[in-house]
Amino acid sequence: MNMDYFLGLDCSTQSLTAVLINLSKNEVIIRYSINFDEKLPHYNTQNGVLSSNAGKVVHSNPLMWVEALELLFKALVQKRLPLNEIKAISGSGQQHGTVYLNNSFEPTLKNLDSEKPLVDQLQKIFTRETSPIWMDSSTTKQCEEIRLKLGGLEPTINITGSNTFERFSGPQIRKFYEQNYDDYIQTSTIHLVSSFLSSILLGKSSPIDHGDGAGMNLMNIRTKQWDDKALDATAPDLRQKLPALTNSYDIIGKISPFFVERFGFSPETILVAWSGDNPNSLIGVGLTEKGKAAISLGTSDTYFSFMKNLSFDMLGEGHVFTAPTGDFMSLICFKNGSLAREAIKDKFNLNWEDFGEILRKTPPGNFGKIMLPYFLPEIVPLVLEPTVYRFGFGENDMQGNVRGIIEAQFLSMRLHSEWIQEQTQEIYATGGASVNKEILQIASNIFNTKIYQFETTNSAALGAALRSAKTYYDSINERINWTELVNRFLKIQDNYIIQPNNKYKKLYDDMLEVYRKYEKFILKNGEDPEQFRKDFVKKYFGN
Ligand code: XUL
Repeated sequence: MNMDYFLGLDCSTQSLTAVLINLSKNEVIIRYSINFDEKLPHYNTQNGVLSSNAGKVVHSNPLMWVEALELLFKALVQKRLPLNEIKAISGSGQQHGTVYLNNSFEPTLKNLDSEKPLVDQLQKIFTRETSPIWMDSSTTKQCEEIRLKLGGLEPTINITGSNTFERFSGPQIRKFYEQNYDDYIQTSTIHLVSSFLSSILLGKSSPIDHGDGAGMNLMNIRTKQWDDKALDATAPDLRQKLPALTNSYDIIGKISPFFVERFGFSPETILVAWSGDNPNSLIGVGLTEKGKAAISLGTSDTYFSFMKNLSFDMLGEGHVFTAPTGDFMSLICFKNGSLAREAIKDKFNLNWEDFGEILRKTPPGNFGKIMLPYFLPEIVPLVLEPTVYRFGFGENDMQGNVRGIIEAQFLSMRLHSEWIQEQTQEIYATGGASVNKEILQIASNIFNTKIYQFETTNSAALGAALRSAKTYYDSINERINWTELVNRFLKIQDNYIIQPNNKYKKLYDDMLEVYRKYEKFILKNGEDPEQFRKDFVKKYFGN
C-alpha cells in the first residue's frame, strides 16, 4: 500500500531534529535529534553556540549544521525508515542567523560527490567562518543607524513589521559590512539558516520564504518584497547578495541527486520552502485561526499568535511576521527562557521535580517578591547589560527565587503582549519546559486563559512536515484546509488542558502593575515603586 510520508527538519540553536509523519495514518513515525554539543563536540559549542565578549557576540558554525544534517540522515537510514517513499520535505531554522557565501557556493552544490561527506566538500564556500545567530546582541550601533536612515521608529515598524533588533539579519549584515569590508565584498550570497539548509537539499541557492524574510528588517511586510529603502539603509549592493523571496508554501524544486544517491531518497521528493522556527511552530501547534496564541518555552521563550489583520507594536518590542498560511503572526521573543530557569535550578542544586514541588508549595504572588530576570542580555524589554534584580528578597532565598523567575517570565510576557489586538482565547504551550504542569499553571493564572499542553516538544519540525504535506496535496489538487490538517495531529486530551484559577485573577492583575513599575524603575529611570509593592504585600499577604 502506498503511504504518504512527509519529513520536517528543524535546525534549532542546540540540535537538528527530524520529524517523519505518515499522513495516510495520521501518525508520527519518528522524532529524532542530533544534539550539537554531544554529537559534534569538535565544534566546541556550549548549548550549540560560540559565545564571546561577555555573551554579546554569539555565533554558531554553519559547517556544524551541515555535518549534523548528514549524521541525522545516516541515523534515519540505519533505522530503516522509508526515505525513498517521502513525498515532500520542508524545514525550519532558528530565525535571523545569517550565512555568508562566496561564488563557489552554487557550483559546489551542483557538483557534490555522493561518495564523499558533505562537510568535506563545503569547507571553502564561506566568506565568514561562523554565523551570527539570534542570541547575538552586538549590533546596537547598526540598529540605530538603520532606524535613523529609515526615518525613525514608526517608519521602521511600518515598513519591516519590527523595530530594528540586534539579532535581526539586517543589522548583523551591516555590522559585517562595516567591520569586515573586504569579506563583505567577497560575499556573493547571504542566506538565513533556513534558506542555507534548504539550498543544500536543493543543490542550488534557494529562495528565502516570507516568514523568515520578515525577521531581517529588510523585507517590506505589506508587499513581501525586499524593500529598497531598507536595503540601502543596511549595506551597499545588498540586493544582489540576497536570494529571491517566496511564499512559505511554494515548491522550490526537487531533492538534489546527492541525497538520492547517498541516502536513498526518491528523486521525485518535492522540497517546500523552509521557514523560521516560529512560523513553523505556528503550524506545529495548530495556530491556524484567530484567537489562538502559543507560548514556546525553549532556549528562548516566545509568545506568538495567529494574526488575520496586520497590526503593529508601535512601542517596537514585538514583531509581525508572515504566517505559513499567507496570513500574519505576532511574535515576541524573550532571551531569558530555559537558560534562566536552569540558572536558578542549578544554583540551588534542584532537579525539575524539586523545582515543580516548590512551585506547588509557594503562593501565587510570591509574598510580593519581584524578580527582573536578566541573566543574559534581554531582547524584550531591551537589556544589554545582564543583571538579575530582586525586590523584597535575596539571592539565597530558594523558594523566592524559584517562584520569582517563573512569575517574572510570565508577567513580562503578559505585559509585552498587551499590544496584540486580536483577543486571545486559548494559549497552546510547547517547548521543553512545557512538560512542567506547575509552570503552565502559573502561566495560565497570570494570563487568566486556558492553556493546552501538548505532548510534542518538536513543534517546529512537525510544523515543517505538515507544511510540506499541505503543499504536496495542494499540488495534486487534493486540497485539505489548514485547520483540518493540523487537527489530525493535535490530539489534545482533557487532562492536558490547564484552567486558570479565577481566584488569582485580581492578584495577578495587581502584580502586573507592580511588575510594570519595576521595569520602568530599572530600565526607564521611573519612580521607585517600593511603597506600591509593600501595599501589594499588605493586600494579599497581610504584613
Ligand atoms: C525569534 C527568535 C528566536 C529564534 C530561535 O525572533 O529570535 O525564537 O528563532 O528560536
